[in-house]
Amino acid sequence: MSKNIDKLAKIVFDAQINATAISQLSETESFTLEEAYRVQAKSIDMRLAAGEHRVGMKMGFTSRAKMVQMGVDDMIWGRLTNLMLVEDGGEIDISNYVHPRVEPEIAYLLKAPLSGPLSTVEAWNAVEAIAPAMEIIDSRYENFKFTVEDVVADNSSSSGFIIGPWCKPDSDIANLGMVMEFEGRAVQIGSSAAILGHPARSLAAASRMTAEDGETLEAGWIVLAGGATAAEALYEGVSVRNTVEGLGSCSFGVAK
Ligand code: 0L1
Ligand code: MG
Repeated sequence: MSKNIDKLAKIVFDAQINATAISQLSETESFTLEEAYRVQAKSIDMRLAAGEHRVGMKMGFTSRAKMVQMGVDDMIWGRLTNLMLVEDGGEIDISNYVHPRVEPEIAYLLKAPLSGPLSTVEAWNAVEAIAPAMEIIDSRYENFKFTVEDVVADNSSSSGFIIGPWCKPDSDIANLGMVMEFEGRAVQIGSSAAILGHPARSLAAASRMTAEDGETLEAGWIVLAGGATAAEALYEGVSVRNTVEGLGSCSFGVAK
């Protein structure tokens, strides 16, 4: 299979770098979830070899509704690189994406490494700061259709993220209201409680899941906790803002 891992990783890498839609890998290859993570790791290695560097990881399928929809009973995760960071208040060019969507999130900045299964309290003790955030998900698969193995191989659809002002982690984030606006109009309203009942659980899960893959979450890394609502499709000219109760907001626009 190692030859196929390399081949599949190159397909995914090319699709990500060139923003081109591809057929589902699972239509022509049979591969396990574990192999899908190897494809993801290899494709990100190709990006690092091309000059990007790792800045963190994202958690996905952190809401029960999304897990049920996909028929899975665990979360998925992906890798964040510096080129995926969109400046708060900045602008993206939609031609750099296939069919991007955006979802409101909360981000963690780590002050200590995390590795292996942990309690939420242990995970929380490694948090330097928290911020309102958004993730741009852009499945490289045609029509946003995939199996769980496909999506994991494709870096769990992650393609961009926006981080708002960092805040001290000294308040309870269990149930914070979150409002994502397009053009100043609310398009998604939710609560941080939708992220596994408490977003700190997502950080503990991030530590467990990355350790299963031989990774440590490093001090200085960003961890995206997962979407609090459904994602919204982006389009040319739209301005987007996510406001999280008590944390402030972050925003970006799509160029016309
Ligand atoms: O929650 C997530 O970030 C899952 C992303 C993968 C599924 C999708 O592209 O909708
Ligand atoms: Mg997400």
